Amino acid sequence: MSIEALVFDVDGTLADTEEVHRMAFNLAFEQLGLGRHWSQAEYRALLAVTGGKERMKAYIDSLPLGASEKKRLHERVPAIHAAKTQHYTDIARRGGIELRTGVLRFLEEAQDAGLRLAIASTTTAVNIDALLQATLGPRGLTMFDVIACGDQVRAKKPASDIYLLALETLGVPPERAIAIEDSPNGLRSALGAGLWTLVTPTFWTDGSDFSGAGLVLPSLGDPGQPLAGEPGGRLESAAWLGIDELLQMATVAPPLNAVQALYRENS
Ligand code: XBP
Ligand code: MG
Repeated sequence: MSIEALVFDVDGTLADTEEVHRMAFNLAFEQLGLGRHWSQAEYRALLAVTGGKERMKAYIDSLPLGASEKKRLHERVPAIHAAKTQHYTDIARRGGIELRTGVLRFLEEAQDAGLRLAIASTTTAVNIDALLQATLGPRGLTMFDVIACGDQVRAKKPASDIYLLALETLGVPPERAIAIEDSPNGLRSALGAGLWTLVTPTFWTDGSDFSGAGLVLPSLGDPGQPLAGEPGGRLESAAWLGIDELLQMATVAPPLNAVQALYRENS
């Protein structure tokens, strides 16, 4: 089966954004006088829950508070999240977030190879808009045929809803698409939708269980930032992942029928 589309996660995959998300949450907590602050260690654990609103709700439920205080805080989550999103998009629009190593090269190689590009993310749509425009300029919003994200689906990652929505909107079956992710929740979501998945972890997800991934690399690499130990480790053709090598890895040869297997045995 030939590959027609690449479906990218956003946070942690296109760009290492979670430190900025964490800063934005803390700025919102301070702005609203909540007396809360998420450390990196605390936030790393909280990232087990995808979706900023869902993450805050899980955090509130973990606090040693009475039911009425928890209810009061739950009712404030939409306003807190709106303030957080404003801080995040302000930082993104001011150029505070860069694409990860190799992402721009890889997007351009995929376009040159005639592949369609899509996004499947659990982050809020306006965050993606701000990030893509700040990093890719106006073409950032036109290079992706589909942007499936945030509250478009009932269940966020690790549920497969967002990848199924992206594939349905693309009109591409899972066996003709590849997912690119950074987290175990994202990997589970993509695998559940039937996609071969490349994982490039970040500080926030490194060391997680990525079993089932087609390939795990520290990043996509670039001629200027080659991957240590490559080629010769997981890659054959260069010290960075090229689109041709990825397509080769992900294009699983169709199972041989009995006659082909017989010929192959006797050849
Ligand atoms: C990552 C997420 C998001 C962000 C925060 O999404 O789970 O919730 O952490 O963004 P993905 P919001 O890796 O799927 O792109 O506060 O807008 O949810
Ligand atoms: Mg991610």
